[in-house]
Amino acid sequence: MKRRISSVAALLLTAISALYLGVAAAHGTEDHKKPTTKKAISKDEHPWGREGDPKKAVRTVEVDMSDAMRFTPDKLEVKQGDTVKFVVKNRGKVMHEMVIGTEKELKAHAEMMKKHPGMEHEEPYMAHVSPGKKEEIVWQFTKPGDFMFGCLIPGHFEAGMVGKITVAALSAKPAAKAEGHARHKH
Ligand SMILES: [Cu+2]
Repeated sequence: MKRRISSVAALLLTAISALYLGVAAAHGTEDHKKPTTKKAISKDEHPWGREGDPKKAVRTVEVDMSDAMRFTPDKLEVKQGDTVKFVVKNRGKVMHEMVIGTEKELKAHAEMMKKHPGMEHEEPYMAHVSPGKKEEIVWQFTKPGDFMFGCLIPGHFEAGMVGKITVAALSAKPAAKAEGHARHKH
């Protein structure tokens, strides 16, 4: 219980700092009309990866969301280190969202959303999409393992609006070495 509270607090804190970052970025650049598109790429490392640089995306995955409470596709395989651009479309008539995380994190988050349905926050690993619209998530899968994505609109997660992402570990040593060197900062 204590852990959940602290993770909720951490979520709130990141949401608040993201807000400040957004404001700072909006005022530091030329465009005041679209503050959300000018946010700096977050360096926060999560158990399921980190925000990706759109320029480094190795693939684009279109994800459809429907009022049947399903994602299409609902399974995805990626390689560790890959940056994926998700184009998340809402084909339904009600609000849907795609949130990427670990199964544990998403379940805790879904519970929280049930208790506080009006709560809103923005994170680079989520996209809230109005009916008929599309939004993007750019995410880098830095750790291998089984992850999940889900719609956390109250009731949707429980109705099965979830999907699976499998991240395959980098095994080839030479490739890992080359990549490590390329990313090394002097
Ligand atoms: Cu939904």
